[in-house]
Amino acid sequence: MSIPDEKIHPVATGRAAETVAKHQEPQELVFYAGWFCPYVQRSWIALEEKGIPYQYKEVNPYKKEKHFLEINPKGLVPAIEYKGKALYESLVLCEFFEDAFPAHTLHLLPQDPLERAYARLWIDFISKSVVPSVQRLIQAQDANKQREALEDSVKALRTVAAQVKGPWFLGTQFSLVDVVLAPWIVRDYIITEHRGYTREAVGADWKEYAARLENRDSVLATQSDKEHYAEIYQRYLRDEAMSEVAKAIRAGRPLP
Ligand SMILES: N[C@@H](CCC(=O)N[C@@H](CS)C(=O)NCC(=O)O)C(=O)O
Repeated sequence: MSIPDEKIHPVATGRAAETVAKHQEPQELVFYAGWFCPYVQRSWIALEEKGIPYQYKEVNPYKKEKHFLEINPKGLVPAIEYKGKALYESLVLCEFFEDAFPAHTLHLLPQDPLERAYARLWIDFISKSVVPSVQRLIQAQDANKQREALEDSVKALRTVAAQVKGPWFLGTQFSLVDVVLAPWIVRDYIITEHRGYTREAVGADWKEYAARLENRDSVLATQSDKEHYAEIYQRYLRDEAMSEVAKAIRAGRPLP
């Protein structure tokens, strides 16, 4: 029997639980998060990388509670409240952290406008090509559709791989391009176990880059135990999930 979307495991586990415990004190910035969500993990990695003080609040976005809908009318995590204002959308939040906390330990976007635009170009590619094709692969039931989605995913990832300068996407600077990719890399064991994907199929350099990225401290610190992700992905793998993302993929619409 499938687990309804509202009944997901309630809290983070493993390393992510330790990070949550360190961020319970009230702060100017409140981070509304779902431990399981790859979009949340992007913004969470950015917060950790930049050392921004934040208060972590766990939300089950499938419940669409009134208070949360006042923060994000779309009812999706991640969202934040900062100085009494609400914001949402993982990529917007990542850029906001960079703009609002420029002097914090590290820049996640280059200072040069051309290089900044180049980073955004690849973030856009990841959003429009990598994430949708991987999501289609997870939800595809029919063997032909799975083959097609696997080809699209590997092709999109090879396009990204060809641009990785090493050790990070932009070279020596760890950037938002690495941040936005990381959650899909740490979850790629799902498509390896169920859909025939391998990092080697993308390339030997990709395999090394992926291993480097999944072992970065901010990525590990925002990571829950694998068995709990697997529980959530079961519904996606049977194409029974009722999330906005799952519905958009089924209807052939762009992701929310
Ligand atoms: N475009 C959004 C997507 C966020 C998103 O889809 N979050 C999921 C969890 S991974 C969610 O809140 N789902 C609730 C729902 O679908 O009802 C972003 O980048 O922040």
